[in-house]
Amino acid sequence: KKIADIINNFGIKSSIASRQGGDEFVLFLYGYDSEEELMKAIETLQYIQSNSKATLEKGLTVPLRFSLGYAIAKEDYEIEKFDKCSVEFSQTNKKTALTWISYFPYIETFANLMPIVLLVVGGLFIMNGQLTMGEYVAFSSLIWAVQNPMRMLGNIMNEFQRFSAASEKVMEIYYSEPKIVDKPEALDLPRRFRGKVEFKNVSFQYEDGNMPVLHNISFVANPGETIAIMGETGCGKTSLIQLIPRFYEPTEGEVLVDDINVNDMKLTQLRKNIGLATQDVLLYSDTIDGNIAYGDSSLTKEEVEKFAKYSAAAKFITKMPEGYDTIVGERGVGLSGGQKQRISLARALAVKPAILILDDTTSAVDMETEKQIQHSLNELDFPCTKIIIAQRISTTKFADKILIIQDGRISESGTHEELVAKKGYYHSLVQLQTGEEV
Ligand code: DGT
Ligand code: MG
Repeated sequence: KKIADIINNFGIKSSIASRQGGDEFVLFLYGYDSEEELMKAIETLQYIQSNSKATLEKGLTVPLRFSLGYAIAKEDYEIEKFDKCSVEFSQTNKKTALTWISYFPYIETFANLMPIVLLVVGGLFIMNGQLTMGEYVAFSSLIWAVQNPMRMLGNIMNEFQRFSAASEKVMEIYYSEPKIVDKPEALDLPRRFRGKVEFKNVSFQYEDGNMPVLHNISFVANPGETIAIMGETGCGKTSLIQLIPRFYEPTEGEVLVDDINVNDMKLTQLRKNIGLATQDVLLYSDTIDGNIAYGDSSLTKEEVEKFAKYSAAAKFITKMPEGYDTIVGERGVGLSGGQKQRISLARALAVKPAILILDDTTSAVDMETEKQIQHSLNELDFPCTKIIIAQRISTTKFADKILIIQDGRISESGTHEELVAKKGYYHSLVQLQTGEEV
């Protein structure tokens, strides 16, 4: 509120300040007619940012900190999109109404004619003595009794059609069977795995895809080793690691964990041994504590804090208004990308997995924090094989083995030194990122 006031005092048009984590805010600017006006407003905001202080509830003054989000020239696109949906909706409704109108008059006219026909014909029969008054009254009241249910039936048929269209969708989801399930003869392995991961000539294609995304992948990660996977975007890194917890099954070849084909294991036992921090971080609408200890109510507060420290998240969490009890919203709204990644890393570690898989988990954190994370990953107090997808040489440099994936194939593999000596893709990456001739 205070910050919004300060900003409005500077005549910034229609800005809303929304709370974001500790004392950071995001501002959305809108209602600017030209880019120049907007740029002027941004300049003013930058001035405010460097020269103003906000008073917090406790009476402290802190420099204003906020980030800006603005979109220029996207309004037309959004309006067009909205228009298209609205037009489609109204057209469908019109069509329904027209169909209804073209039948409704006939049905109603026919229905309303019936009592007149009844009266005329019945009257004639009574006059001719073919029908007594009593019989006529009984007959006509029976007709009335039948008429209403008949009408209702029409409405019900209408509702039924709508219901069956909707229920078909619900049923489809309700009765869908997961394709990947335990085999009846799946092995029972209720122990902690050693953490060996092996790919044997693995090829893979998505069911709805038209091309294989992985070709003939073979490598071994021995217990305790760190394997780094690098490669251009879309080369198949995420697809590759998803085969380990058996989210998908290879189309050819085998994925082995502790020398056993993952297809022969019980899914719960396999996945219990794997800690996975996905590329697209999903936080639950829960406290930070609940997000880290997700699904494990036996995890103590101290342990949660320990894992937060490992993932270099402890510092920013304790700075938040309610510390570990801060609720983070739907998909982690209110946290920055790097903060979300660190919570997701803490969650993956909290399983104390035998196999830790990190999919680009430190891409949004700064170099210094990344260094801390790397240090603590080397000091974990449980044995763990690490498979790390990363873009930065600083992350992959100390791995026992680096795999370079190009178009779904392993094009280079070896240690940092070996790959640099090879003068291939990795070598050029090193040059690009360090700016040095190596
Ligand atoms: P990244 O995360 O941008 O660095 O890229 P990668 O290396 O993780 O790429 P990945 O494994 O997500 O995608 C490899 C290829 O597979 C790419 O051409 C997109 C395609 N692909 C990914 N997910 C799916 C999916 O669910 N269905 C289909 N049909 N194709 C997918
Ligand atoms: Mg990926």
